[in-house]
Amino acid sequence: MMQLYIANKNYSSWSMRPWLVLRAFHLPFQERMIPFSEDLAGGPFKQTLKALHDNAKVPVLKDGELLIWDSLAICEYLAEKYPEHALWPKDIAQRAWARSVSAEMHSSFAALRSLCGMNIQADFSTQGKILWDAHAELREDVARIEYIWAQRPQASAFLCGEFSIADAFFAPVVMRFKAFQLPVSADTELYMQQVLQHPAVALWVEAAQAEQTLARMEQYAR
Ligand SMILES: N[C@@H](CCC(=O)N[C@@H](CS)C(=O)NCC(=O)O)C(=O)O
Repeated sequence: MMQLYIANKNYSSWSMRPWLVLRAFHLPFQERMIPFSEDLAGGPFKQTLKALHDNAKVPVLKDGELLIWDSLAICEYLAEKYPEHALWPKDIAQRAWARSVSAEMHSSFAALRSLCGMNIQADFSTQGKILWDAHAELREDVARIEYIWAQRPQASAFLCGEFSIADAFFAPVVMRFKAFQLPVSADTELYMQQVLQHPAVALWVEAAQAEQTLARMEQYAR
């Protein structure tokens, strides 16, 4: 059976994406949780991951002898392995759009990523207001994401109608918007609710809420 190596559900936005795809489409896999160490470079997290693969980051998918070590590559692999499921939309134009926005998410939004790290348990609303006022580049990232989400076919739909890899890629962003209470439109709120109510997302969030926090990752809580 496939094995997905992930880190803490409260923090690991990259791990969340392929995990959601596997759960949402009921694909058979075993979860291998390797919690982050307080000492990231020298602790057991890096040692375990280095023994698995020289990239030494999560997520990693192990399928027999095959290792795939990047969240987008893992999702592409799953889409190829299970063509009977619409991991990407079936329509070629929708699929091209879904791939474009997922790749954009994968490679962009540096301000949002660096200022508003994923922390599902946290209420960083006070910090969110300060960051919002101080960082035009954060406001630009959020505006671009809101524009992308507003392209979905209906207000009550996922990005391409049904849940797909594109929604899994933006699910960690929903968590960031929520924890930092960033001021978004009513339409964005609707999409966020849609994502939060997805059974796979709800399962991830429930597990994240039960995890112990790491001092190293709680810079805004201090
Ligand atoms: N581009 C990679 C990024 C992987 C990544 O940065 N993972 C983080 C966890 S969320 C990690 O393993 N960090 C440990 C480190 O940087 O040493 C992907 O999409 O999988």
